[in-house]
Amino acid sequence: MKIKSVYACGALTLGLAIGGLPAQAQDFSNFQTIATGFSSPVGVYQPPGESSRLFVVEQTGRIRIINVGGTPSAPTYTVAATPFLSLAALDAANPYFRSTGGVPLAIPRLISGGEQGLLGLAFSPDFPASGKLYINYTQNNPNLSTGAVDPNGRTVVMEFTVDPANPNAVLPSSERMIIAINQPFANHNGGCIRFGPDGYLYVGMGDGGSGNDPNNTGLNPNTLLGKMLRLDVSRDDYPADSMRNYGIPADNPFASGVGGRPEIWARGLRNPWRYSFDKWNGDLWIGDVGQNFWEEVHRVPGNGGPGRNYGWRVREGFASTGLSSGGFDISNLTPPIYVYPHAASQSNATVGTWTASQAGISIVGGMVYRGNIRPLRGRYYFVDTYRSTFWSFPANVQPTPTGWLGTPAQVGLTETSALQLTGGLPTLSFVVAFGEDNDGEMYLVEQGGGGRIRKLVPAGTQPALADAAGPGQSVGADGQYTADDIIVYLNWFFASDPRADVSGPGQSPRVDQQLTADDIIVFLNAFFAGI
Ligand SMILES: [Ca+2]
Ligand SMILES: [Ca+2]
Ligand SMILES: [Ca+2]
Repeated sequence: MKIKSVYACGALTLGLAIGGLPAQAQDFSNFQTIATGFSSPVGVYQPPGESSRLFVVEQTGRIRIINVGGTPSAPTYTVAATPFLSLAALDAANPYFRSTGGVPLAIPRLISGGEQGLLGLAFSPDFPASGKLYINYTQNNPNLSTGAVDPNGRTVVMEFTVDPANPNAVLPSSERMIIAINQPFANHNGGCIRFGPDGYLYVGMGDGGSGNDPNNTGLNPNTLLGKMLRLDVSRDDYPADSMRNYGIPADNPFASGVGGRPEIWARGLRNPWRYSFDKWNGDLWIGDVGQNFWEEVHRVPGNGGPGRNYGWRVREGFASTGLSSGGFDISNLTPPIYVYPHAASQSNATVGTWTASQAGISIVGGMVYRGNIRPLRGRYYFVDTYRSTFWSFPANVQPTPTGWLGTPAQVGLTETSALQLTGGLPTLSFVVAFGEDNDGEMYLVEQGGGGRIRKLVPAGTQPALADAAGPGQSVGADGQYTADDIIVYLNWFFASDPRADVSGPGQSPRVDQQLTADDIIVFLNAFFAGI
């Protein structure tokens, strides 16, 4: 499907001043535990157009519903007893078979554990009308020719439709294969699926696994491993092929099938475990898990087009790995926009110096916060699973000509203070994913802590809405309401600066990623009320 972009305003193209947070740090937010008890959760999602349900994906094969009740200022969270989707229940309702010596044998669909399992969920952009959703899981490979068990399985993306008689359950018989990709090893399965603002499904595929990409899949345009795929799930360009049930967007780089697989949108990725689209401008932010030295962040401009080659396995971060390209094209590699090392000793002149506490092991690609806690908006937040470091930098920083953003200090990278948390950052326990609801609010998914979902909530005193500037239209609030504030606000508005988004439709207090007359009215009302 091709969905018209919802973004009313263009992306910012001019870099704003790069810098850290205000010197006088205040507390604006806190993490609230909203639910626990999930079995190895790997994601939390909200369908388009909804505010009263969240969906938690459990790696072990279920999707469970958190019902959001109460009031907007005092919400309550209740986990529904019955799963929305259970792959084990599907096995019972709609058995899955492997052929053993020609004799069909019912077996579980799912292989789970380690980096395998039910890994991703994406609701169709037209979910309120169509009831369609997509999941990514590691499926037992039927291996019909030999009957042998394949412990590596295959990655599948499956479509389901909500039960017309029950909005809190899928229809078991609706399961429909979109794509299946055999896995040569058990690790590096990617697992994230997301609809972009273009309406296409982005499927992140790891390099197939083991270490150092032994099959050299990342650079190979003829395999779907080590890639970002981009599929049109609203049609089937392969009616004679039951294993390929999708269309190819016309602007995929190999859409014609010449030079590479037409499903490919970008290549040279190692394991893009988690990625997200910026609600404001459609930029795609990818966290690509490194091998032994560097964790990578990629920012793909919303209007930047496809075809990038991120260089794995010949590059890890900015470093040359010394591994062979195998003759595949590495003439035009796109470097990451940010990296962090596995050890402080990897600091070098290119990327700056790092402390031991800044070293990591495995990046969780995060999100650009666009929610209602205004001091935190417009920054990209990400985590290292094993180190529990929580980092952010301004999402609109502009890279140097080499593509590099700068040292941690230059880029305005902050760690635990990034959220200006009341009481500081709580102890994180194996964070594996971020979640984002329709308000742009942030969630954390932790496999520790009993399988926990946390939400970032406002805390402390929020800054005055209409105190946009100080004297002479200087940056920062000054506790005064003067013409400077109005001028600065209107400049933001007409420059399509996201800071001007202070309201939603009907002058709702919830921001909506669009700049309309409602925003100006809400700002002016706040100005004259002195708030
Ligand atoms: Ca087909
Ligand atoms: Ca002011
Ligand atoms: Ca708005």
